[in-house]
Amino acid sequence: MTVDSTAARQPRRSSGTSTSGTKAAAGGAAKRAARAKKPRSSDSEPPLVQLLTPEGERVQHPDYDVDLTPEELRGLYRDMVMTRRFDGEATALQRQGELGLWASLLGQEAAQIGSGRALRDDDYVFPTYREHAVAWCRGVDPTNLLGMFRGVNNGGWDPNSNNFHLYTIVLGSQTLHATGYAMGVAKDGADSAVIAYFGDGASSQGDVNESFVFSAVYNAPVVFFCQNNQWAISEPTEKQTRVPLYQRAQGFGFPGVRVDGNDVLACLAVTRWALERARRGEGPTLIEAFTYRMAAHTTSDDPTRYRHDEERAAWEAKDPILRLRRHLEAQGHADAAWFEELEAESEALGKHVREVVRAMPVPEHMAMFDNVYADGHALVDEERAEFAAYQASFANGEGE
Ligand SMILES: Cc1ncc(C[n+]2csc(CCOP(=O)(O)OP(=O)(O)O)c2C)c(N)n1
Ligand SMILES: [Mg+2]
Repeated sequence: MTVDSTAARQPRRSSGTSTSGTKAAAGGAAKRAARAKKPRSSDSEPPLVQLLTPEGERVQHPDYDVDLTPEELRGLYRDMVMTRRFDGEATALQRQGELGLWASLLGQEAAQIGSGRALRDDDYVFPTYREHAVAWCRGVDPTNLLGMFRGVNNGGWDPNSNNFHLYTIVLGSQTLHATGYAMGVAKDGADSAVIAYFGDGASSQGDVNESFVFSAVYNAPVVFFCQNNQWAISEPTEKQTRVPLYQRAQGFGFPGVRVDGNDVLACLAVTRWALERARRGEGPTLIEAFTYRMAAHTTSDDPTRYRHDEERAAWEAKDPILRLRRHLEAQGHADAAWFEELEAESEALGKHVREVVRAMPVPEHMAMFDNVYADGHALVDEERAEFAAYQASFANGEGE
């Protein structure tokens, strides 16, 4: 585990939009010391696409825009509130021993709802393991996301029912699946698109870089949606890249865009644009949603060991839900009663999730050996027999 201080990580950030990261890193000691005193902030970062400021002010961008009705804006807000409530409930359930593990999306609601709502039903999604709000947009029952985290199934939903693939723990591998799927879509002559979600840490994986090569040269209709939440467990993005991540796309021959990942409108606009490019046969796009993982990596992680409270506090001021609430209120698009009703609806979701999880049937112990290989395997047979003998060694013969 690397425990860099926030200040010590600052110098590389000042390399701006150019690829001069190595130059900056090779600066003199005095320069380094001066820079090290600066707090880590996004001020030195290259510009990103933003349509809604943290204060809730609607701003224009020359290349990207969305024109949404008040009802659509309220819909995006509702999505973010409901998924945050769901996520909070899942974290609580883990703390109560009802789930083995949970990977929270807290802080990343805008990136996921904005991009998720840009999709058409016939598009196909390849998520990582944190895309609970994208699942929500696809219509996957949120309680289905929890079976695997409770250890009662190996996935929890049929990927083809909602065009939302199973969660993928092996970092980056889903970008190859997405690329292959997208190449298939193109061969079928369909005009649907594919989107692959991955993190800043996963961007270092060979699989991700290979999928960039293949999708570029085969012009695959795929959007790579990288949620740069600043951390890969305890590793900061500075340990993944010397250039802003979106700039990597250029080297592979397709466009890259950095979007404010806490701005649901900007995420929607940029993802729509990238999906349309893909549909038109113009190939892949890399979207870097610049956001922040507000919670721990998973419930097994303790972020106080490697990052400072000030960093989290700075991002709290850019909260994706708060900024849309400010906008809705300022525009008179939603009144107090509407917000209260939503609060009650989200509480009801939390209660429902709790009840469903607690009632999930406990699988038969030996079932974990089923469906490993279509035609069986000698090693699995051996393991099954060994486990059966172990279970039988308990007094009641049922492992208890
Ligand atoms: C190939 C592979 N290597 C290592 C791991 C262990 N691992 C799980 S999550 C993680 C960090 C991922 O960070 P990032 O890609 O930024 O996604 P985030 O969790 O921040 O959403 C690591 C190293 C893994 N699951 N797969
Ligand atoms: Mg990350």
